Amino acid sequence: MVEVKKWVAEMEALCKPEKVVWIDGEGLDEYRKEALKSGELIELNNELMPGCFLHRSALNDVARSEDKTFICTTKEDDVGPTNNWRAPDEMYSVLTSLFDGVMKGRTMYVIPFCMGTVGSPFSKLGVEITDSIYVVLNMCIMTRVSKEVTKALGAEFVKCLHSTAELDIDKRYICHFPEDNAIWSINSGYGGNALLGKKCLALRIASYRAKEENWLAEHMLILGIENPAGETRYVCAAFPSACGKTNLAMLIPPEIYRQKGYKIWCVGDDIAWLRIGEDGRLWAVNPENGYFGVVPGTNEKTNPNALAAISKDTIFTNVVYDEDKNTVWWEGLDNPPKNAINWKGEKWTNREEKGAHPNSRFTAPAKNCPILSPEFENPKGVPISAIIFGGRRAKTAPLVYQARNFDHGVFVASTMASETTAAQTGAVGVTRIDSMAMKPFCGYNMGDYFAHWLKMGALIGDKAPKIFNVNWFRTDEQGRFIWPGFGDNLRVLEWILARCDGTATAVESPIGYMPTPKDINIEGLDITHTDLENLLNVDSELWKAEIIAIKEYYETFGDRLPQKLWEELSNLESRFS
Ligand code: OXD
Ligand code: MN
Repeated sequence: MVEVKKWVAEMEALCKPEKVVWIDGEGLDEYRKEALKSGELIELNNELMPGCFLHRSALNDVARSEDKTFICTTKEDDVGPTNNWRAPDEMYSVLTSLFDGVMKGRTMYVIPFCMGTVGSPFSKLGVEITDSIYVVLNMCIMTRVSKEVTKALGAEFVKCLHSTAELDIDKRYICHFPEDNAIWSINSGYGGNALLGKKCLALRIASYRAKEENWLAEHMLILGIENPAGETRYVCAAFPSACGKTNLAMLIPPEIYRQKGYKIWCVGDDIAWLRIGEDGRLWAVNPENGYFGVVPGTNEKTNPNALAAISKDTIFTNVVYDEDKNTVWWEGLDNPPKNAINWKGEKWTNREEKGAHPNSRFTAPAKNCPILSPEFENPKGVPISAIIFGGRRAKTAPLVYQARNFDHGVFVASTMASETTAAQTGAVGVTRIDSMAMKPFCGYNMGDYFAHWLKMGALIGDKAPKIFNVNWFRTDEQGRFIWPGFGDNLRVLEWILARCDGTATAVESPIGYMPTPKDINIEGLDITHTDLENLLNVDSELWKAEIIAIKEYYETFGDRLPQKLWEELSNLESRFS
């Protein structure tokens, strides 16, 4: 605690707030009231949505700002071509002048928090300093904040400094100093830029540490699948932002599976920390304590569990406000409200325009999820049978395939591509390679990151999870999705688990092992075997173009790219010739 107090005093001297308030997760009503007074929050209908609030962000502050995110290490080469780099001294000097006096007349909130269960040797402690009540309230949902956490604080903690400042986009910086265990973020209040326990600590700083300590910090959901015999097996899945991780993590089995007795348990929807357990298998924990999910599209059909989770004690950001009911609404729900205010805070009259921002979010406590896994708090986590990677691809990637072995799986994951979404600023729908869905989140050179994955595979040996790739987003000639997705994705998971058990058949293809149409259970689905054939089709012309794009991407890593991955690429090329 001495170290924490010393650091907080230094930051107080720099930011010059009017007062300093320590947060321990209790008495939050006082801060909510202040936020209601300032207009930062709107209290929603307490009967229909108890404990729920609406927040509207600044118009320029609605997504992660990847171009304003920096990794600051002594050597530029250590961050690699997928990150923005600045020398630590140079960046500290820019930031110090921006933070100088930034909290004059404001309150400085100090939030000790824990990523992972308190007391677990795998958890990480942090302290976030912020001048935003919205950040305080979100952090108290997304992370563990309690008296116990404050008591546990010692010399080792991640120093997280945040200010919304003037929300000036030209002076926005989200900076990571992995050599100092520090994160400084200014001029944004958006989740991924401002809730520093999430992307900044649990992925960028944690991935850096994980490389040194032989574990993995990944952009993955964790899901338990209980079969009719009552056995639960766990999988992790990495998809880029806004590609359906929350929906998969909370899926409801199709009717025929429910009748048989299948159940799903949600351990996490966004981040997994994976370690080799005493038994030699890979074990995963979710370091978060809540969900920061995309709202539009969430409904009774796509994700009833998320809908239940956000029915109380939730903060909504940038959705539509229903003036008559004092509730919220978003695209994907029925019955748009008659009298409404859009996410920008204007009367929603032009109904051709979306009312909720496409990246509008909910922040809800994990315990609200009706299918939260009983293992959620287990400090050891859950053993992982399969790791699934996937993206949003209209063509090219088939519904599912299995990597030939772990190293080939690392190759598959390093080359996965996806169409960009509204979760980051910039154009939507542009295909980019997003290795392991970690391109925006890996805190060091991704060439070294691939080598680290290969090393982890070697360390785990034959107890390593099997690796798969999925694509729920393939479209037909009319641009319609062919695969129904959502709950029906369990049909694909069933094949994946059967492959892990060695009980499902597969055929070899140039890209890996694939099911034949008869291997995927489509009973009760409005889909034909011809549709499945299309979904599983591997178009060699598209793949040849893919190989060229992969080559160009790999070249950007120079000699940091492991030779093994060049070999895998050349093997793939020869399988197509
Ligand atoms: C998120 C993201 O908020 O990936 O989880 O952007
Ligand atoms: Mn995410």
